[in-house]
Amino acid sequence: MAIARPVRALGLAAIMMWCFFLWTIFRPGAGIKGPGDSLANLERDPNLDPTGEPEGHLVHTSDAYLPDANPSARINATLLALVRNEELEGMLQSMRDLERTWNHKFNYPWTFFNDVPFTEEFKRKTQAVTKAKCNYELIPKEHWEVPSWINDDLYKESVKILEEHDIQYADKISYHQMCRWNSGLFYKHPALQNTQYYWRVEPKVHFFCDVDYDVFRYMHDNNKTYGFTINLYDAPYSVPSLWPETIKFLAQHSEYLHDNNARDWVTDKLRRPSHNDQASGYSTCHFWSNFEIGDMTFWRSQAYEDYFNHLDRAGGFFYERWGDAPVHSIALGLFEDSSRIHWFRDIGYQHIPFFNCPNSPKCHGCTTGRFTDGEAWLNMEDCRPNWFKYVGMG
Ligand SMILES: Nc1nc2c(ncn2[C@@H]2O[C@H](COP(=O)(O)OP(=O)(O)O)[C@@H](O)[C@H]2O)c(=O)[nH]1
Ligand SMILES: [Mg+2]
Repeated sequence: MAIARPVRALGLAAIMMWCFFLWTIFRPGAGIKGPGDSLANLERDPNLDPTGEPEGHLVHTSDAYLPDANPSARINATLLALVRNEELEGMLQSMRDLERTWNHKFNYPWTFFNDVPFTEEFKRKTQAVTKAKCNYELIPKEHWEVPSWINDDLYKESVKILEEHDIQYADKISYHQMCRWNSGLFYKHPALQNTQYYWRVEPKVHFFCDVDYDVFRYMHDNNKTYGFTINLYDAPYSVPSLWPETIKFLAQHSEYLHDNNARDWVTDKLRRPSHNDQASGYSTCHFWSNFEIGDMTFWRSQAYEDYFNHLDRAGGFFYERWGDAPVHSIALGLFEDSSRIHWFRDIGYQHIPFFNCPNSPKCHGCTTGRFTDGEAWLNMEDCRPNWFKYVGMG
C-alpha cells in the first residue's frame, strides 16, 4: 500500500530529528562547557573553549591602584626584566602591550636588571611608557661572573659537543650566565629583598588580552606559587645530565619531595620516549620561563637553595646548557604542591614562535597559535597535554 507523500515527509523529518538528537548527545566533545572539561580529550587544545577569568577570589581595579595611592591596594610585587641596553625598542614594545592590557589598571612597579649600567636613554624611554615607578638595577659581579670552579678548557670542549647537537647559543658564554642568574640568583638581588611576587617580562613579547584583576593578588589570595602560560618540550641534548644530577640530589634529600608533586609530568616517557631517553629520564617538559609569575618564597626556600647549589657545583650551566626553564620546572615539579601551580590560560601571550591564545572576546590579534577543532595539536613541542593529564588545569 502506497504511503501518502505528506506522511512520508513527516516520517523522514522525524528520523532526521532523532539522528540530530543522538548526535548532539554523543558527538565528540559533547558536554564540554568550560575550563577543565576538555580533559576528556587531552589532544584537544582547551584554548578552543571559551575562557573567562579564573575561579577563586579576584580583586578588580579601584582608586587604591592609582600610581600614588596611599595606602595602595598593591601587594609586594614587581614586573621584572633582565635586559640589555641594545634591546630598548623590544622592551618598550613588551611594556606597551602589558601596560595596555593590564598594568595601567594596577600600576605595579617595573624593576630592570642589567650586568652593565643602564643608559640614560633606556631609563628615560622606559619610564615614559608607564605611570608606575621604574627601578634600574645593576647585577652584582659575584652574581653574574662565571664561578671559579668552572674550567675554561672543559667549557670550550663541551661547547663543541653541544654544537654537534645543534644546541643554540652553546658558544655564547653570556647566555649560560643569563640562564644561571635566572635559575638561582635573581631573587637574591638586594633590590628585591622586600619583594615577594614577580612577573617576568622579556623584550619583544606580546600580550593580547585585557586582564581586569590583580594577578599578584590572585596568586596570593588563592595560595599559588607559580603561574605559567606555555609548557614545552626542551632540546634534550641541552640537559643530558640534569636529571641524573637531580636523582643524586634526591638520594641525599628525599625529604624535599612534596607529597603532591608532579614527578609524573617531569619523568613522562609515554608521549615522547626519545626525549626521555636522550635526557636520561627527564621528559624535558618545562614551563617556558620567559613568562613567569611567581612567589619568590619558593626560590628562597632551603629545598631550592640546596638544589640550586648542587646543580651549580655540578657545572651543567656551562658544560651543558641547562636553562632556567627546566631547572625551575623540575624543582617546582618535585618540591612544590602541584595544586599551587597555575596555568594562566586567560593571559594571551607570545614569545616567538609560541603562543598562548585564549578564546575570549577580551583578546585582540591572538589567533595564530590556535588550531581548528578536532585537529591534533600541530605543535609537537607542546607539553600541556601531559600537564593536564598528570596535574589538571588549575
Ligand atoms: N643584561 C643582559 N641581559 C641578557 C643577557 N643575555 C640575555 N639577556 C636577557 O635575558 C632574556 C633571555 O634572553 P634571550 O636572548 O631572549 O633568549 P631566548 O629567549 O632564549 O632566545 C632576555 O630578556 C634578554 O634581554 C646579557 O648578557 N645581559
Ligand atoms: Mg627571549
